[in-house]
Amino acid sequence: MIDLVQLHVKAGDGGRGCVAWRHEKYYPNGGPFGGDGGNGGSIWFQVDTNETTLTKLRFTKTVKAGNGAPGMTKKMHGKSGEDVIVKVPLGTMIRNKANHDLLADLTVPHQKVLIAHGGKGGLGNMHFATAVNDAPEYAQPGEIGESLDVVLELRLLADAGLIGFPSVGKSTFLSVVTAAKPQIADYPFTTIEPNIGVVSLPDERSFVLADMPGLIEGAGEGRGLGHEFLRHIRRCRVLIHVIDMSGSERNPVEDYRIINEELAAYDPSLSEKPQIVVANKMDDEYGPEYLAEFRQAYPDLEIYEISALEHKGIDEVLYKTMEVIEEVRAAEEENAEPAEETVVYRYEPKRPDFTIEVQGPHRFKVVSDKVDRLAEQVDFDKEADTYQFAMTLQKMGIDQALYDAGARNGDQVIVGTYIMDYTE
Ligand SMILES: Nc1nc2c(ncn2[C@@H]2O[C@H](COP(=O)(O)OP(=O)(O)OP(=O)(O)O)[C@@H](O)[C@H]2O)c(=O)[nH]1
Ligand SMILES: [Mg+2]
Repeated sequence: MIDLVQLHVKAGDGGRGCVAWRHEKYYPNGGPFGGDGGNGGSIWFQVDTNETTLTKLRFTKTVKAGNGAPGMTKKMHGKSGEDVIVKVPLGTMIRNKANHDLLADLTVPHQKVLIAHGGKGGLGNMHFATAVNDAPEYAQPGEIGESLDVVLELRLLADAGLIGFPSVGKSTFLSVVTAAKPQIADYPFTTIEPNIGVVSLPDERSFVLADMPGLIEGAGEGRGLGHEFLRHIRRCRVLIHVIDMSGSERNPVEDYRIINEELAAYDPSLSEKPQIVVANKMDDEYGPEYLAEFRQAYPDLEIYEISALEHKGIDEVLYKTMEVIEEVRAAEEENAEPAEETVVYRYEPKRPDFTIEVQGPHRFKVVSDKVDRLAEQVDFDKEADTYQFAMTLQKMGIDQALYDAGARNGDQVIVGTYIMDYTE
């Protein structure tokens, strides 16, 4: 089951600003005329309720947004790079792989979050004319778009989850009460990923229902398909515990006990979730007998008798489920901190974006993707460009770091594919 996916996201770089001059008949050097570079495209993630798994993203290694185009003469802006919107299922959590920070928890239909900002376009030389310098030779390079590795984790978001041993009729129940068409068969583990459907009551209330793969003894320690989806049911508000009363394959009294033990073993909070106990397959001739035994074993339990196959007793279960969901929802609202639904999380790099490598007594290397990319954009034949680049390195604290690492006047500093002289 694909519920964990890793992606590299790279927002577009800003286009570089343009250095150009106005050429007019009587003004051979008629002033700076270079436009700004376009902004790089950003990367967004958005909930698409038609998606229920992350399977589609399984082979996507990298998501890239468009780069901004360079600025042009006549003060024309470069075109902005296109944004990319990655569609994900409801219940997707996005983490920064580097530090496991939660960047977004997508719990609202159509919710959209910005995960990597595109770089801003560089300003053209038209911005740099000053009283003392009316012929600025430089324009800004574009900003580098943010990039990071993210881990997507899907936690199914259903109001109610159908749980129980394999083949007790969970998928049958889902197929009867929603439009979902899960696979149904008389062998165990027919369901290997949760199916999801919407239950609409005649009074227009509705809730989201998911069936789960069957649980078996030891699921809490990872037996069967247990671990894979026990994580999902953590987010269900209510559990519908389905028990096979035909007794043909198993003993209902034992089943009920074992499943509850497995829930508790995996996560004690699962035991605290409200459970609606459903005795299924009551159409079977042994049904009443096993049910009597079951009632005796658990005298205080409220039990709903149904036959999913014959569509009997279903409505009572649905109304009860709805009622409990509403209670849980109300309690959640009471406890919830006022949540902003459209929170935009922003990735903030926390570590410095470079390191200094000492390669010899008078030789140092600046190791930095960001600087390498900046250097690619610099035209070192132009003094103004070079100056601008040097200023950027200084602003990033690289000069100081080189000094701290022992660099002195005249030492060699490797930056990208260039070798520069260090000046204090
Ligand atoms: N007699 C009878 N059989 C039923 C009833 N509900 C389901 N079944 C049968 O039980 C078998 C298993 O049904 P499923 O709905 O696939 O069971 P499940 O709990 O989803 O099983 P897994 O996905 O393997 O965990 C199928 O052959 C169904 O036709 C019922 O109310 N009465
Ligand atoms: Mg099933």
